[in-house]
Amino acid sequence: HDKRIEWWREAKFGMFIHWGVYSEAGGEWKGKEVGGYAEHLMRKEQITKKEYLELASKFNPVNFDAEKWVKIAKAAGMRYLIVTAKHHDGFAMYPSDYSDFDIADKTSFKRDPMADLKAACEKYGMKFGFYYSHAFDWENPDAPGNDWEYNNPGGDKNLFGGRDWYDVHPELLPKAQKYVNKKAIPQIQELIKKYHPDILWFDTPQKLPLSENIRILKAIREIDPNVVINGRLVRSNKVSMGDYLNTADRPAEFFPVSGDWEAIPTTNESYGYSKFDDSHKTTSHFIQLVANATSRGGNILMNIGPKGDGAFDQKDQRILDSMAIWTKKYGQS
Ligand code: JFZ
Repeated sequence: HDKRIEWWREAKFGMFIHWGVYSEAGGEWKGKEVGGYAEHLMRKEQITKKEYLELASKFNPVNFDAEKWVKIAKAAGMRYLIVTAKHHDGFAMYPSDYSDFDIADKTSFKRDPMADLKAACEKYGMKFGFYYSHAFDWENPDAPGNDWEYNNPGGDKNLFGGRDWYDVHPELLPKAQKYVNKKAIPQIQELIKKYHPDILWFDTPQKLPLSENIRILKAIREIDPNVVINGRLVRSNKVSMGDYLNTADRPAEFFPVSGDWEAIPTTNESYGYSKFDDSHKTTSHFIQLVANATSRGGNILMNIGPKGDGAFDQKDQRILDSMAIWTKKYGQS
């Protein structure tokens, strides 16, 4: 474990990227603003798979340039990059053999952006990894989360117990297991085999029972003993089985924290791109976070939300540009 996480401890500062079909909508649906997390568009607007596919067909990131992304991250002092291979919408941002709800089959973009990013990270000496939503999958008829199109557990309506639904409705467990067997585990193993990521980043473990999360952990370790796993794959009653346990979402939760930890502040109030969200923090805010975290043994994984066309949001870009000026003078290289 210590060996595995060594690079991560030294990295200190990384770039978190939420980018998917939802980025194309940018927090707007049918002419109206959708507040909060823009990457939750599908759930917030209870969008059916069919309608979501219409949005996917418009996703064509002609301005996507992996080397540009990685160079910007590097100049800002970042040493690892984590990008959404699949968020809660269930859409694979790479060509997947286990689902056709993916970039290759459902968009007109003919390239594999994850392959480009992996290659660029290798070229510039940046560690690379994926966010994969293992529990929530709003497209899959068997997975937890979607209770507007399917009668699935783990959704907002709470018909089947939102959080910890499996304790209340164990009869629904076989459905979730089917999703884990047929989609989550195959896709996670596919990502490992295809891209050899340095780190895998999971989220919302409370949407699956402990036993399923442990099964996923074992499936990862069976084929890759070295990939770093964050603390949100398996977590119950504050017991976590990842390589580092603590993740803080908001600055107020950052300190004091002991052990290996990471905070994931986003530049504004959304992780995915929102054209309405102008609440971007200042560069000095992030410089202070990095300095504070570094002095207390933690990492900052700063999130940005690129636009649907593949370019960075100007407001993120401005922060990153000034981070680069500071890094050149005082920071790590
Ligand atoms: C989750 C996702 O739902 C969200 O879209 C984004 O990917 C973010 C990084 O992770 O949101 C969370 C998860 C956990 C907490 C808050 C937001 N938490 O523990 O406070």
